[in-house]
Amino acid sequence: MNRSRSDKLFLEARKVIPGGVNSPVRACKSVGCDPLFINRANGASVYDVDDNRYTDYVCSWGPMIMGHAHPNIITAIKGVADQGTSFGAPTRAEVQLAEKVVQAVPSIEKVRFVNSGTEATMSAIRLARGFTGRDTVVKFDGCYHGHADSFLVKAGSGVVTLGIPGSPGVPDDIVKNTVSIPYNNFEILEKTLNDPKLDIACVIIEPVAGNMGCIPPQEGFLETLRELTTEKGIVLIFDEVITGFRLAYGGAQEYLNIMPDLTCLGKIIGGGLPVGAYGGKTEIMDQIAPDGPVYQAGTLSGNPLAMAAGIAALEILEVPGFYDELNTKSAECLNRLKKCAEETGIAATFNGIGSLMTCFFTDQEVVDFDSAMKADTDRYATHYQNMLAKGIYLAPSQFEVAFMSSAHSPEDLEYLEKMTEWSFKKIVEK
Ligand code: HOZ
Repeated sequence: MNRSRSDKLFLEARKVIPGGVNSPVRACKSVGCDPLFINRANGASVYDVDDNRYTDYVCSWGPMIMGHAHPNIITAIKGVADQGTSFGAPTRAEVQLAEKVVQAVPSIEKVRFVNSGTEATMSAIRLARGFTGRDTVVKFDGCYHGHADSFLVKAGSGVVTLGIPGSPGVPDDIVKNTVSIPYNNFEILEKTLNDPKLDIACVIIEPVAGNMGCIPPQEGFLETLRELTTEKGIVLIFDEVITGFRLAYGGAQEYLNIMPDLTCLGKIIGGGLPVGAYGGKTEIMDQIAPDGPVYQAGTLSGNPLAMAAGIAALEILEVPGFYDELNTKSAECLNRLKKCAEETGIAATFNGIGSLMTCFFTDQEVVDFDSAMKADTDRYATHYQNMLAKGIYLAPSQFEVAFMSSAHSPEDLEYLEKMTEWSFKKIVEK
């Protein structure tokens, strides 16, 4: 496969952009190659600048649940672009998208739009602290909630991919208010939330972890978390930046039937444009300025292009049957890939839920950060390169998820299965 234009662009990029990329995982360091520069995409396909085609299982890290360049979304963006791209003033589209979000997500009564998932989580913990008058934030090892200072403690995604323990530049004075505990560990959860010395404002969790690979919650874990937080007056925040409008129209909270107090959204609600949002109970949301004292603002928040793309995206997703079809197709694909692992004898554990999945290169069960860390990242790198050579674009990290979209065809999935089997055999025989 000729990648000369991508290689040349990467050399140029490195001179003017740190690491040549605007988000670290994209540099592909952990899979031992240089990044592809993407030129265009359509449906389930992405094309690099050398015009190689790949079936895409990154889906822009989640937003493209309906495939790339969906005509309804593109028409909606073009339609509003003619009328101006930012006003810094309220628009009708913000109200329309907010109404849709409130209708869709069971626990959200009011919602505030921001520009990214990081902004959403950062604002949500400020709100929880303002609401409770307490300081401590509890998170889970390997969960990633964007790159705000308070969250860069045992974080997942790029931080773990690059093997960085935390980040220089984050003052100890800030992270001393963050407590990180193991995901899916009932005992430590109970002990922490019952600790009288901790002044806990909120617990933030990915209801299905998606930034240390895909790790679903164990039975009863979120229920226990909900009970304990209610009992202690602690604000429970679901970070549904990945799972929102992904597992079901109402997100993981609908799919798993557990209601948080606040929810953070991003990715899909922007239809591929930069958007984040946080929302929840009126009582809490009314603490945000201008109604309340907790300050949060943004020039481009509720941007008309992003709102239009978000409304168009949600209109596609609200069609009855969308999620049944996508989740059934994904479950079938997951089963077939599991079979490939069994038949080839490779040490691989597939985790999956809805249209999210991860193949961990370990024969152990993967239920938390420590067990995820047992995966053989060198094997993942080999598998990534094998698949890329055959035109399949996977996440360039063992600790991210593969995303399925409604645009993936039965032929795409058959090809994925065939190539996975081929790659596994090649790895085993090595
Ligand atoms: N943190 C993102 C994945 N969980 C990566 C975003 C990107 O590189 O675009």
